[in-house]
Amino acid sequence: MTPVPTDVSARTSSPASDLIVESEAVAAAVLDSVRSQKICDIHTHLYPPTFGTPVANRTGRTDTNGLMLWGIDELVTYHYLIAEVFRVVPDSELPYETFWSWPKQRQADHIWQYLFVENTPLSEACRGILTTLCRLGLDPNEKSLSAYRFFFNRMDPSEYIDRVMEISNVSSITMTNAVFDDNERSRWLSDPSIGNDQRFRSVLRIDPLVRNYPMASARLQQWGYHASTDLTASTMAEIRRFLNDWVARQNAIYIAMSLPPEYLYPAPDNDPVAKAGQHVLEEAILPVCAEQHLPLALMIGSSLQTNPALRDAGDTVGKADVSSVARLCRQFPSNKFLVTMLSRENQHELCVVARKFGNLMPFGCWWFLNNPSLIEEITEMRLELLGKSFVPQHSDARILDQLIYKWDHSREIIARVLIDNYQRIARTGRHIHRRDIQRDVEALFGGNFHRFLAK
Ligand code: RAT
Ligand code: ZN
Repeated sequence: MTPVPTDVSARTSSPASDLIVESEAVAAAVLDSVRSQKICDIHTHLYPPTFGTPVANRTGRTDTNGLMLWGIDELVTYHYLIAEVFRVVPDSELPYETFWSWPKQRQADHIWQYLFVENTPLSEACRGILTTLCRLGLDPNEKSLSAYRFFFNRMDPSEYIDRVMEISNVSSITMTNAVFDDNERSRWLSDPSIGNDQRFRSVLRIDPLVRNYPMASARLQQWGYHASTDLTASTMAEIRRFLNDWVARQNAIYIAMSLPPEYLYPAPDNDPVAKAGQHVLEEAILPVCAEQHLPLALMIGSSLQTNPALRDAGDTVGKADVSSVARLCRQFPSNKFLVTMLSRENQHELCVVARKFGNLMPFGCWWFLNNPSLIEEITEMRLELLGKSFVPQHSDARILDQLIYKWDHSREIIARVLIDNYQRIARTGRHIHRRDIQRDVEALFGGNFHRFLAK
């Protein structure tokens, strides 16, 4: 005998009742699902308060070199906006060194004046500040930053993290923990519990090991690892010991590095530094990743310091070699690769390579690609070529409050792309169920990443 449902939820979750028929209802269901989906942000440069915060606030604790950045002065002096303000007030009028000699508040006042007061804040980075202020309940029309400063000065950093995570609906923030950065490394060494904040997860970032092994080797030796520039078996064992120690210390969920557009695997024989990086990758990094089941994240295509006078704002983009990614995936089938590429021109090829290798997970619209027009184009292309088997976005936020706008803007675009695609398949007569939409959205905003970590 068929049991009689005892409550309403049993009836509403029956397969037929969550069938969506109208095209507008499909759109509403996708929007609802994308907006309510909690996000696992898989790459940021954010930190919990245990890493110190340079922002004056009601806790009264400030740490000039603190790594947790938040609040209006940090938002407005984000390096994307520094590059933009020099388009309006060029270095012939304001020399770079004069700008850098100013305290942060004066830099922020300058940027606010020229990008927000005297000009319409049209760029994505500018609009992001407006979205953030608006979602925090602040008026984005202020002529000076003092009202905003007053608002942020009353915040407790840890409570503010909760508030930002609630507004942006982000449930987990993935850090980038650069072990070759002295400021960050010394914090990990002096406080073993520094990474215990449950809202954050760690990632071991190791660029110099592959990009500049001679420099990395000198550092490792200072730190007590016998990793000389002779790439002997014992050097490789020492590099593996170093990596294992830091994965354990940070409880890292993956290992990451950013690579230049010129990156080739295998490295050219006439480039000894690149060749050393290749050996370290093959004999130390990839074996540690495989043994510990950790993905290796490759962020490829950033050309560092094209204009060094702009400091962090001085990097640019170049096309990279996707066949090198394919060779890595083929040659190291026991490794998992999370890959994002900075050049628009690399996106199609990367999708095609991902169709060939289950150990490759494309992720995010990185840095100069984190603009609405490009997110839309790339997400559409990925859906068409890969179904839902990718990670559409990460925030790359450096300032906590940026989570609000980066995710607001991306959610809206990703939802639009999904709506188009569900409506297209609905027109064939294929049934669209609410639970299918929810399953797909969950996969895109966290599930795919978690399953890739676990595989
Ligand atoms: O997006 C950025 O802010 C860049 O400066 C980089 O940090 C880049 O995301 C990276 O991780 O290297
Ligand atoms: Zn980054």
